[in-house]
Amino acid sequence: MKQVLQHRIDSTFAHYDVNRNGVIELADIYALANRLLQAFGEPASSERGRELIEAYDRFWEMLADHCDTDRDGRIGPEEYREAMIEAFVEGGPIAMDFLEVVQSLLVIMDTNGDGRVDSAEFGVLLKARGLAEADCATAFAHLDTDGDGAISVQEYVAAVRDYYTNPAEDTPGSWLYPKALQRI
Ligand SMILES: [Ca+2]
Ligand SMILES: [Ca+2]
Ligand SMILES: [Ca+2]
Repeated sequence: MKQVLQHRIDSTFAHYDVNRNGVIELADIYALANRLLQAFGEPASSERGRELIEAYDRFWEMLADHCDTDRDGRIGPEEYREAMIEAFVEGGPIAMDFLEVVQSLLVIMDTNGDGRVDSAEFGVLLKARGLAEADCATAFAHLDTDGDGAISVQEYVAAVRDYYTNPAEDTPGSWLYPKALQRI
């Protein structure tokens, strides 16, 4: 069981290390932001584009705060692993800055501005992460645990914790990232 979850931590590390140089840096986080902007068809200079970049800036600050223990601006796999185990596996309260980052991401995902992130809106993020179009509806159904047709901050955060702590198949967390990524 431990092996599976360590493997998931390493998988998300690989996902965040976009330029594959073995460390997560601000450049990687901007690359992820750009990927999402492209998925939205949104220029970085638009209001939503700027909000997205700002959210990813905060995401980087949060990652650096929690993971970059030697403060060299680079997060190595061991720093990342230790921080993820501390944050999600060993329990304890979820950090406020993480909740804020998820909240701002969901606000940006809510493209029609009705205060809810529905299946089509959330699918943009999942597709940008590499989920097949055909899997997005299934993923959404697993992540929307209260079945109200929208992903809430609580549902998203619970899924992240589930991803790192629950090795069972077809749990909400197992649908956060492409299955193929989890098998690398
Ligand atoms: Ca990198
Ligand atoms: Ca919406
Ligand atoms: Ca829901």
